[in-house]
Parts: sequence; C-alpha cells; structure tokens
Amino acid sequence: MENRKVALITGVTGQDGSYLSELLLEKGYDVHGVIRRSSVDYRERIAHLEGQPNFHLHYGDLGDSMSLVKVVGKVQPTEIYNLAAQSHVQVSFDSPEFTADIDATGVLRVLEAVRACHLEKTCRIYQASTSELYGKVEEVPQNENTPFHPYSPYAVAKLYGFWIIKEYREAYDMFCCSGILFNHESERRGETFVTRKITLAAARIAQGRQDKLFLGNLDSLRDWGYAKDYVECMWLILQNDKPEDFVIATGEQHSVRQFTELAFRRAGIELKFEGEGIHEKGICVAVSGSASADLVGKTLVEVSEDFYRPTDVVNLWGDPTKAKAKLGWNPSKTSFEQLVQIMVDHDMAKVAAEGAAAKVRTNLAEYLEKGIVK
Ligand code: NAP
Ligand code: G4F
Repeated sequence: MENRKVALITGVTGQDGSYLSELLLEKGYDVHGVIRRSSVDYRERIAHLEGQPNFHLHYGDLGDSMSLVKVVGKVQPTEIYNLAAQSHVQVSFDSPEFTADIDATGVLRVLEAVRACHLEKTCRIYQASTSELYGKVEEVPQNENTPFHPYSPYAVAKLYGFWIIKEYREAYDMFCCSGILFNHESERRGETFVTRKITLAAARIAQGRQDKLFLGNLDSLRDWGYAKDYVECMWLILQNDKPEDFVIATGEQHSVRQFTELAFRRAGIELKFEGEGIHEKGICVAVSGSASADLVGKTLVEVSEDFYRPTDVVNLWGDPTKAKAKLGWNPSKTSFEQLVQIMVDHDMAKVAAEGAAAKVRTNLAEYLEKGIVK
C-alpha cells in the first residue's frame, strides 16, 4: 500500500460521509468529497469541516461519468469510499430508474473512472452495500454466505453494485470490497428514515410542537447500530490484507414499535400500544420530566397506509462474526439503548433551540404526518 493517504468520498454530505470524513481527517488523510450543486444549503453535516486545510470539496455526480473521471484524475486518491446513493428504500419505488442509474450504474462509473485514470493497481475502493440485499430473508441471522433476495428497486440496484465490485476484483485484480452494512443511525440521520422520524416526533410531541406521529409497519425488525461506529469498519475493510466483503451489524434485533416505545420514554412519554395492523395506536399512559400532563390519555402514534411499502423487508438481523474476527471490529461499542438516548437527547435539545424557527420545522412535521413526504 502507498504511503500517501488520500481519500475520495462520494456521498460526503450524507450521514456516513460526514462521520467518515471526521475519522479520516483524524487519521491524517487528505479528504476529498464529491458534492452536487443544489439550490438549497444541504452541507449542514460537513459545515464544521469546511475550511480545514486537509478537507476539499469537488463538484461531481454519480450520474455523470466525465465528472468522476475528472475528479479521480485530479485527486489521485489512494482510497475511494463510494457512499453516494439514492438511499431511501420507499423512494426507490417512486423513482426506480434514477435509483438504478445512481445505485447500480453509478458504481460501475466509479470503477471505470479509476481504470480510465490508470489507478486500478494503487487505489482501494469501498462500496456501500446493504443488508437490503437479503430482502425477503432466506435465513436468520444473515451472514456473508446467506443468499440474497432483494425486495425493492433500491435493493435490486445495490445488488448490481455488489456484483460489479466483485467482478472487477476478479477480472482486473482490483482491491475493491463491499461492506454489507445493516441499518445504522445517528443524530445526523435523514429525517424521513424511521428512527429519526421517531426521535424528532417524540421530541416535538413532548415539547408541544407536534400532535401525532404516523408510522407504517410497526412489526418490522431491524438490526440498528450507531453510524459513528460503522464508518470505522469501512476504513478497516480497506486496511485488510486482501479485498473481501464483510457483514457489519450489531447482532441484535428490535422492532419499530420497540424503538418508538424507548424513544418516547426517553422524551418523558410512556406509551401503551393497543389494537392491530392499521388500527394499532400508541396511547400516552404517563409522563415524566417536562412533558405535559395533558398528553395522558391521548393517542400519539397511529398507523398510516401511506408508509407501507409495496414489498417490505421485515426481518433483518446481522451476524458480525467475520468482521469481529478478521478486522477486530467491536459491534457492541454503542448499545441499542445508548443509540436511542443519543438521538432523542439530541433532538430534544434541537427542538428546544429552534425557538422562533420552530414553526418552519413543524411544517415539515405536518407534511410527514400527512404522508406527503415519505
Ligand atoms: P444518505 O445520508 O442518504 O447520503 C447519501 C449521499 O449520497 C448524500 O451525500 C447525497 O448527496 C449523495 N448522492 C445521492 N445521489 C447522488 C448522485 N447522483 N451523485 C453524487 N452524490 C449523490 O445516506 P447514508 O445513510 O449516509 O448512507 C451512505 C451509503 O450507505 C448509501 O450508499 C446507502 O445506500 C448505504 N447504506 C446505508 C445504510 C444506513 O443504514 N445508513 C445501510 C446500508 C447501506 P446530497 O446531499 O446531494 O443528496
Ligand atoms: O428507516 P427505514 O426507511 O430504513 P430501511 O428501509 O431499512 O433502509 C435503510 O437501511 C438500509 C440497510 O438495511 C439501507 F440500505 C438504506 O439505504 C436505508 O439507510 O425503514 C426501516 C423499516 C422498514 O421496514 C419500514 O417499512 O421501518 C419501517 N417503517 C415503519 N414506518 C417506516 C415507517 N419507515 C419509514 N421510513 N417511515 C415510516 O413511517
């Protein structure tokens, strides 16, 4: 491996891109991120890094191969972390073609950009693969040998990404690997993923800024970890002696309902779930801390068909044995309870600080409630 430490991160503005940038800067890398032009400011997650001498941003897009060739040629990276994607599963049903272009062909464009710049022998590539590949699961828990059964346009696109990485590894002897990451969350998680939607709603409801939370399938099971711990594994995968694919997960499983109960409890609201399916409701049975006693007896969580998916992945549970043994990665660094606490505490402070701006944020909450924004 080269002595130069130059990382190129696609998807640098996303949840994982921001944590990975911090980690690599700490490790002494020159970090280059690919960003897209947008009419609104979406660089919130990396704003604190901009201006640092070793942190650089370049315009580019996974749908635009020339832009990738230009940036790879200019940066001459020793490691590429391909995190860019249309990453929302439900949105992939609305925009399947765009999802395929970015999440499938986009991976090929990155690989070809590396070859076009003659860096295939020196540049290591990490591909952000996903537990969604297991989809309609054929085995529980899932490990590196579990058969794939993708169950959404997103997962089908990511499956191409997984296989093209493997193909280039074998065909051109490139050091390229996939991390098959199970769900990982944080206080930087996008607001329409279920965990963040719940922690923000719990904070807003506890502070009287939202009336109700509408969710889809409460029975869905996920293996949720902390994003900050997971980016460390991305780096470890590229420091390994040989290019290999790894499952990254905590080895613990919880339902959307359990996450909701725990998050509301942390915000001072005790919920009791009653009813079944579309008629299930979460009713407030007690409050603590600063949550208003007026909430007791009110229905705060309801199920809405708007958040059901045409096909839903309902039983994800990862087995991180290989990552533990070969990479020395610790899957239990942050527990499920700690993750929920970190997210709720952050959102309680955020909602409290929003003050006068709160109304603007509440508009988004209303859109979320009505199912306009999924
Ligand atoms: P995220 O917060 O949604 O970030 C996605 C990033 O991709 C953003 O920076 C986004 O840029 C960028 N992007 C989207 N389309 C692009 C395009 N056409 N060209 C260039 N950049 C584009 O996702 P995340 O949670 O950090 O996840 C990172 C990666 O891991 C994704 O590939 C995701 O599919 C995968 N993954 C995530 C999880 C998880 O639980 N978080 C689990 C398994 C796999 P904008 O800011 O401009 O939109
Ligand atoms: O939070 P989610 O939208 O995440 P999902 O679909 O698991 O995808 C995330 O994790 C994948 C790794 O497995 C990544 F590859 C992907 O990029 C993304 O980061 O939904 C989790 C579960 C689903 O079963 C969904 O049906 O929660 C269920 N759910 C129930 N109510 C909801 C809602 N999901 C969302 N987004 N919104 C709801 O109201």
